[in-house]
Amino acid sequence: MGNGIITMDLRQLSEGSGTERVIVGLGKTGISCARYLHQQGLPFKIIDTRTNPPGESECRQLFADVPLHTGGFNESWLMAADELVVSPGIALTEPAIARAIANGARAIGDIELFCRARNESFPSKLLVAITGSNGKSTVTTLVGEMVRAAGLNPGVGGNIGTPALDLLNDSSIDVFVLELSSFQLETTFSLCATAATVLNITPDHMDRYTTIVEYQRAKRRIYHHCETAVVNRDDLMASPLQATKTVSFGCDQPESGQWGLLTDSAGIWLSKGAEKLVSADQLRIKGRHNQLNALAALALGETIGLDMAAMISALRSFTGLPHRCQWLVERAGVAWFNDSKATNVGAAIAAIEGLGAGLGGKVIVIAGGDGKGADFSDLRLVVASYVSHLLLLGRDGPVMAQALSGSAIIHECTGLEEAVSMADRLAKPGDAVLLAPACASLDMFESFEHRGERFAELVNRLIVC
Ligand code: UMA
Ligand code: ADP
Repeated sequence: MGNGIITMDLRQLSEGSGTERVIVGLGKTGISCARYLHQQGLPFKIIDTRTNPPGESECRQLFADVPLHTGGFNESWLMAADELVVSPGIALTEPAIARAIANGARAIGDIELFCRARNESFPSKLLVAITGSNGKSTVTTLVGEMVRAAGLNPGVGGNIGTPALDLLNDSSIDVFVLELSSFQLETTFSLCATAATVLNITPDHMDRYTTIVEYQRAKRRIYHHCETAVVNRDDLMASPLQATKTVSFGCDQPESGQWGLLTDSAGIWLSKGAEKLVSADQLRIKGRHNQLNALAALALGETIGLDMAAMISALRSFTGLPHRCQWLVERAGVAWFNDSKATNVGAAIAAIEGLGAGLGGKVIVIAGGDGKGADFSDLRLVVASYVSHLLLLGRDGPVMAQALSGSAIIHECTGLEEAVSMADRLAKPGDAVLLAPACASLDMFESFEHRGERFAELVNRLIVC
């Protein structure tokens, strides 16, 4: 793997039961770290600022002797720590954490623990690492499906849901396929992926980063010591800084050995060099953004040696994930789509464009929520081109209304229920109604899934009425 020096450094850092180690956060990540460190026989303490963190009862049951502090930071534990295992939901700039780091503590995350274990114990197991502002879960799932179609056992995890450390318990896994967020990458130092990609970079989490460059820097860490970087040649922001072995994907006709779209009289083809592999019409996932996702998955799969026919078969049968431009129903000539996972502006642009471009009528968009400090004016062009009515809700609905004033007819709604019944009244045959919030859901819902499920429920209720 060419990472001998790194592995040695990390072994020094990770060893020593004398190390004062504090897990910060007791959500999914924190509890997976606790289980892992406990298995390794390494001592640790746990802090969570929430009064009743989700992992508390499991923690008290499994590790009765582990010191646990909830309801705030425990400064004396933090200041005495050599190593902090920080959950992705906690920013390293959080003053109590920043003070501990300034005091000499090293801040790592669950992915770092995973990498140390993989580098040391299973360096020959392949690792595909995927990040980007949008498309991560789609590409991660698709690569997992391709691995399976090629007769191998994938371990799919990370930001997509299953904490990476939990995958280590399954010895039957042949290939790790990890979706990584910028938050996870900030605390990762020894990722030596077999194949790594930053799918794209558009602004997100601007409430956690002071500039887009800081966000970009976090994302690009995925390329550190990777064997092959799979690069989006249409997005300079997403390219690696160091010269590594690269293969590229993009919307244009690809050069030999690269991945892209080739157009002829029969339509659009996903291609490698001049070789047409599969027609875009044969994909069940729609829109230009999904063609790019498919190309990225093919490039990652080929990089780790998957069989092309198996990859194409997996691609053809992949129907996409729920809450991502998911078709719900057609009612009175109007199609309804759930894209609750469009939690940032870039994703909403892709969804509106992907849907609007092939539509006879117009798109009625339901949007709004927690904007995470985004600049909504980036939506103006696509809204002006494809959207008749914008139905806005949530904490940043008014901010969005101001930023997009004049680009479509805007209605501010009290909630999702009002937005759905208004969309039903406004839509004409040939139109589509799309939930693409461009915002996180947490101001009104438990999660993006909860928001999408509630939307589907309200839409189904219309049909019953
Ligand atoms: N929190 C506190 N105090 C604490 C610890 C956490 O208030 O002491 C809050 C955080 O601010 C956050 C929430 O609790 O609002 C959850 O944070 P967490 O770090 O405990 O999260 P986990 O339950 O461990 O879930 C994390 C990822 N969550 C985040 O990055 C916020 C999950 O991604 C991921 O699936 C899981 O690890 C397994 O790897 C979710 C996500 O929203 C889906 N990710 C962001 C995104 O996709 O945009 C990055
Ligand atoms: P992530 O895991 O990065 O949030 P998902 O695969 O879950 O990405 O897709 C979330 C949403 O982002 C989709 O519903 C769609 O609106 C948008 N999207 C998906 N792929 C892309 C892409 N390649 N470029 C831009 N937007 C995309």
